[in-house]
Amino acid sequence: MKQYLDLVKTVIESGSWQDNRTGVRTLRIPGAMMRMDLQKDGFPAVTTKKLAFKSVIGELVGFLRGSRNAAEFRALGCKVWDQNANENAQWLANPYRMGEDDLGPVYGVQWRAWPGYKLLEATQSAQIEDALRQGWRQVAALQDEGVGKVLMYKAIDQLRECLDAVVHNPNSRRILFHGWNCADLDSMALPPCHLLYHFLPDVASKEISLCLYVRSNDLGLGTPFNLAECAALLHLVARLTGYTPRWFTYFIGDAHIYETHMDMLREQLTREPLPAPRLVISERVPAFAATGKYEPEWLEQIEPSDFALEGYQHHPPLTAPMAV
Ligand code: UFP
Repeated sequence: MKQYLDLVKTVIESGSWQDNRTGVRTLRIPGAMMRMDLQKDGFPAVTTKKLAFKSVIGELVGFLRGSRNAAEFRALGCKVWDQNANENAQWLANPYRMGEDDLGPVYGVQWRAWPGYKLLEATQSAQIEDALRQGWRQVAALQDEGVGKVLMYKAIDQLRECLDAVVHNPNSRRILFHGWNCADLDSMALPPCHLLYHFLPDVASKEISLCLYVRSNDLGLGTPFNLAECAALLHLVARLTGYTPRWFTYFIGDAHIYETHMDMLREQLTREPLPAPRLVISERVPAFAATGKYEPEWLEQIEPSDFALEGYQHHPPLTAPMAV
C-alpha cells in the first residue's frame, strides 16, 4: 500500500483547495493512478489503519445482487449507505426517492439490470426479430415524426455479460461494464464514483487484470474501501472464469482529501506499512479452473462469509467523518 500513501503525500504536498457540494473543502489533484500486482503485492488492504473489511464485502455482495436499499446493505454488514439514503437533504426531497432507505438505481442496479431501451423502426422486421431473439421485449409502438417505431426494453446484466465474454471470447478488448447511466443519474442518491470496470484476460498465462476508473475519490475513507472492494471483485471474477487475478490498475479523476480527514491521514503517514494480507474465497465457491464448469450464478449466490482476509496485520483503527 505504499502507492496509496505516496498518493496521499502527493495530494498534501501539491493539491489545491476546492469547494464542493458537501460544504467541507478538499485538497485535490486532477488525475492519479495506482497499479498493483495482486500476485506479488498481495491484497490491497490498507495497513496503516484498520480496513472495515466486513463492510467492504457487504457492499460488494449488495452490488452483486443489484440492491438499491440501505436496509439490504445493513443486513449484509454494510452501514455506509445509511447517511446517503436518509440524511442527505437533497436526496430526501428528490421525487424519485421511494421511501426510507431507498437509494435509487445505484451501482448494483446498473451492474446487473441496466435499463436498456432500443427504438426501432416498425418496418425493420429483421432488426426487431433479432432483438427479440436477444431477449429484448417490445414494450410500446409509437409514432415519431410520422414514422412508426417500436420501443424495446431489456434489463441488461452487464456483469454477467462480462463473465460470459471472459469465458467465451477472452481476446476481446471490449469486456467492460459501466455504472454511469446518464438517464438515471437524477434518480440516484449518489451518482457512481467508481464507474468503469474493464477486464483484461490473458489467455496464455491464464491471468486476468482489471482497469478501474473512479471519477471522484475521497482518499481518506473512499479509496481504501474501493481498492479492497474492486480487488475482491476481480478475485471473484477470476475464480468463476478460471483465471488468476494479476494487475489491478486504479485510475482516479478527482483525487481529494477532505479537510476533516487531514489529521487521520497525517497520522497514517507516520505509520510504517505492514505486509499485505491474502484474500481467501471460500472453497464452496467453485473454481472454474478446477471443475471446468462455468457457474456464473455464484455472482448472486455468494455470501459475505465467503470472503476472508488471511494474515491481515494493521495499525490501530482511525476514524473520520464522512462528508455527505
Ligand atoms: N466516494 C468515494 N467512493 C465511493 C463513493 C463515494 O470516494 O465509492 F460512493 C466519495 C467521493 C466524493 C463523494 O468525496 O464520495 C461523492 O461526491 P461527488 O458525487 O460530489 O463527487
